[in-house]
Amino acid sequence: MVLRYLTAGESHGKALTVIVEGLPAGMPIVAEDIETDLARRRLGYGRGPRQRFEKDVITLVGGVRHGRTLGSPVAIEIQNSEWFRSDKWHAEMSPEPGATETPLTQPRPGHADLVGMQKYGFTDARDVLERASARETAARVAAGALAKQLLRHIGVNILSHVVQMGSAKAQNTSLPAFSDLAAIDESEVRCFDKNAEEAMITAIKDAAREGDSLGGIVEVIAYGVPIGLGSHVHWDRKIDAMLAQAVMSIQAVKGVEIGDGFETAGLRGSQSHDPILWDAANKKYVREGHRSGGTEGGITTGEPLIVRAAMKPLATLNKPTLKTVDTVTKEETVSFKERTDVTAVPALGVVAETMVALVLAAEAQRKFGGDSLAEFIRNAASFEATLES
Ligand code: EPS
Repeated sequence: MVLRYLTAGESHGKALTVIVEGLPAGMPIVAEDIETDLARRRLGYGRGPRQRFEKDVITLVGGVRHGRTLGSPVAIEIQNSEWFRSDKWHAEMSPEPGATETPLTQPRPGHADLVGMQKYGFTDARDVLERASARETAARVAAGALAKQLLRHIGVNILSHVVQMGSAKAQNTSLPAFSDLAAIDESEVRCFDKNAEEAMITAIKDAAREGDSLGGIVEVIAYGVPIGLGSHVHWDRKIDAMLAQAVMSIQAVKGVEIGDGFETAGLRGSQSHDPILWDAANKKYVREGHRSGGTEGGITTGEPLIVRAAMKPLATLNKPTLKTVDTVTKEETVSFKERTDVTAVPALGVVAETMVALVLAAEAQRKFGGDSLAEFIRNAASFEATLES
């Protein structure tokens, strides 16, 4: 049994839903655990007005009884509070037969709008953008909170921080510890480097003033990852490949890096790898350095797992300037105006943590198995004991 999940729901519909199948029985779960991560996803300077009223209220619809998982699918519903604040979206997003009076026919370059219309035969870009919206990541984060919970029972802790906002880069090169996460979350841009924070905020303010958007880079670090997740034996079992797909699937992500992937491409072999040492006191092998990002040959090494994600500037602009074509008149125009965030890079970190957690949890289950949480923990501990010599 390996964790899998499906999300459903549109950005301005009534709710998002996620079903998580494959969690072991007996795992303590309370709604607040999930709500904490959902609240973290809304953090960050540069989000649009919607974040101030979306409260991400969740309902545990199935799979949990008396605060513990049953081993059955866990179903979570996340209300879109805008739906309940006003009836603005009720007709626009109604599942009843009918048609909108205001089809969107000026697709935004860089969004799924035009290709989605072409692929699915739609004449209204809203039929595409409602699902393509990054609002969907709220459902993923709810699933990821459960994955993180499972991983914590075998000592895995995951954090993220923003290392670049537009052209403003964090300068410190030391890895934040898991205990630094509270301080990172307190930073308005979720940046660990206090000196870079101001430049990042200025970059967001400048883009906002000009009605523009900003991208950036986040780094996810997972500590305490067991040795041996993933495999070298086949392409689709390699943990770095699975992580790349999972993180690349996040809306607006255009690049994924494991460890120092892009930097080492310009170095020599003698400078690019992490020497293996024997830690006699703890009776284990350790690596000197983190260049490999905690994976070798598609298998986790037990060193900190490091994944970076590059997000392009959001394709929706508060002041649309990108040229497009009206799909009805075929005349040149600029894309339609939608309310939007200036940047979602601070939130990207939390979503990327989620995707890393979902991959690691599934792979930990593949390796250790167990129908109950106790069995899963016992199996993980017994494998670890075999490594002590
Ligand atoms: C989004 C556009 C904005 C974001 C939204 C994602 O929504 P709206 O167009 O309704 O203002 O706020 O993100 C969320 C609502 C969220 O919870 O993350 C987009 O087009 O991707």
